[in-house]
Amino acid sequence: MAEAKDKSIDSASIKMIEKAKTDGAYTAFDRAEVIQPCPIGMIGSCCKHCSMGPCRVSLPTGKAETLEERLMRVGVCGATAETIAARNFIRMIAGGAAAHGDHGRGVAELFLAVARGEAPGYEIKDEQKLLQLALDLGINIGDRSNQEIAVDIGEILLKEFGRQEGELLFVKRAPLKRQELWRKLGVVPRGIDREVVEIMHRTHMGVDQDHQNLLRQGVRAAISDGWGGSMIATELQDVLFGTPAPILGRVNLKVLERDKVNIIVHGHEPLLSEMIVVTAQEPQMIELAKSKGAGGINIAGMCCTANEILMRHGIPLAGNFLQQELALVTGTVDAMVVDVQCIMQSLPDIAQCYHTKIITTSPKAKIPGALHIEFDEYNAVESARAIVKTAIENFPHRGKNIDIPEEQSDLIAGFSHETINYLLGGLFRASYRPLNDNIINGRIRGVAGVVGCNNPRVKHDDVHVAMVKELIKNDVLVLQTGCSAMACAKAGLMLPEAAKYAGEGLASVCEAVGIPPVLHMGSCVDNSRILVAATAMVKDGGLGDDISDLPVAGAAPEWMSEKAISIGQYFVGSGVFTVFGVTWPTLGSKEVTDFLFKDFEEMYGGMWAFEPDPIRAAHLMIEHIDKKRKALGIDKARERVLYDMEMRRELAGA
Ligand code: BF8
Ligand code: SF4
Repeated sequence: MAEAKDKSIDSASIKMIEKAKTDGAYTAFDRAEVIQPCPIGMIGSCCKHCSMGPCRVSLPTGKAETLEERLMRVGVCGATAETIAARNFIRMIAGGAAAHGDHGRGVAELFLAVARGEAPGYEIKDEQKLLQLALDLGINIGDRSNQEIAVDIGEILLKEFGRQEGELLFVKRAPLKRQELWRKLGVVPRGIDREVVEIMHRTHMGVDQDHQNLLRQGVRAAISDGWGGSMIATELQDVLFGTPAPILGRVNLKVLERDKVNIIVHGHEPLLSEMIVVTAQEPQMIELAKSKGAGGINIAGMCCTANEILMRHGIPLAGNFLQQELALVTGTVDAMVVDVQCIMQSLPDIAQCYHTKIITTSPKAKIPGALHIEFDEYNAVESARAIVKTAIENFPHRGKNIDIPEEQSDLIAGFSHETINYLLGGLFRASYRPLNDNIINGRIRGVAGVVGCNNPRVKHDDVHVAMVKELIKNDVLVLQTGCSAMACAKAGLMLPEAAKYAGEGLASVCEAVGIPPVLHMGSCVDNSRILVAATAMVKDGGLGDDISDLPVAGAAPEWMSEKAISIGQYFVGSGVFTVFGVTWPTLGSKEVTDFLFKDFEEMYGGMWAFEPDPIRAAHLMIEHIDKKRKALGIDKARERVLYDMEMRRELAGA
């Protein structure tokens, strides 16, 4: 088996991978070594949509074919490699869009309950954003109470999921040119659920068998995620829990504390974790913890739940996706409380080697071997107390086999669209003007969104960090979310001092504004913030009139989830060049891959690319950024800036 040091660049993780082995606990890092990915499924050539199959269609050899070989080129029903790859691809989009959408729906339901006064313990925290949202949705404000306005917002947005006709409301937030393009191409989403259902229908045996038509529906469903499900989640979470503002945080396993009750909140929806944060501060809970011999209660986050409560409360991040099992290996996690998405089924198994209680809380996500304490949003405080109490009562059961790695990094998070707007422009003239100006004058070459998961098929965190360092070195400002953000935070890239890794132009802007060169924008549903930021750049002027004109690019270099594919697709559909690493799921069909990588550029102005090498991938992004700069006629400005620096260096040397 490969050595732990080859599996991650994060020394805390390496230590825990080694400790796990000694403890007899096996993790995704071990399993990925023995489970080789299925070579047919990996390239999207396996169809199991009916029981005449599963059919695996083989790639053409280029040589003369026997009759048998020719017949094996298609499925029993005649479905071609193109159809099968496209169907598999858009089913991934359906899975991802459904996950984000269902999260958004959950938030909308709670929001409405809070507005109606039916969910004690929650309140509307951001009145300004509430009113802004009401204006966007054309809701009458007048002298109505916040509560009344919020009921209208909740009802309108909840209906977006089941909308049957017309256009999704937030589509109107996109640049006008983009909206017109979407209408022309027939990809404006109707309802969020409808587009997902239509994918499931069209990909059923014997329905849509035209790969281009299938992929069009994929784009439509993905747009309903980015500009629908995810955007609704972000907007309403901000109103309910507060819009993030710059905040100092800490990341990595050292945030676990030896003497305190450690509760890790893991998953995605902040509804429960917000309440656990509040409950853990209650005097009676702290007293109870003390009565069990603990010094207090320590909450830490894992995966996107971590990003949510970091952004709003500065709660420390224990780690990203591939650290969920490793956190248990410290032997100090008294409870890991999970809700939905990206939760490994192995957790209860690993917990058996330690004392940790794995607590599932959502009726949608149960795990055999875990303790289920259902979270009732209408009785949130009581639910959260029951969970916190369970963790406290488990503290005395800790074993002796404890080791908390020493590694941790500081970071600054909280870069919502509103924050960037304010930091750049000031409270009274909030705008993206300084960003656009610095792009136009060439100090900032462009902007990249680097997001997404970890994947044990590649060295943990390595691809994210290498890519982001290469981008900032080349004066590309990086926006981040999800597990990618945590990887770079651990590497120290989310502090103003990280400007030392940036090119001179970007560094000078970071120093002037007081921001790091890598900005943490939140969880994966918060990728919708990047869409809003890109639109704000367009609206501020000077950089074209559509997102596809901007010198920007996107990437998910260690992706693994269907959600990542949905996100990538809505970036591409919104006009952004997007490169993925690890593996590419349509390689079984050249036509489908070419369509996504090449034809999409002509159609959407944004296209996919696949490049597992982080440096090469970063340069694909930079080339695209430079191509856009040239089209905008601002490439010369950058040459001047660089020439000036050169001259300065020469002068300094003289
Ligand atoms: O939604 S980045 S591993 S935790 S899927 Fe999951 Fe991927 Fe992490 Fe958040 Ni996003
Ligand atoms: Fe095979 Fe066609 Fe059935 Fe798919 S739908 S399993 S390709 S017969």
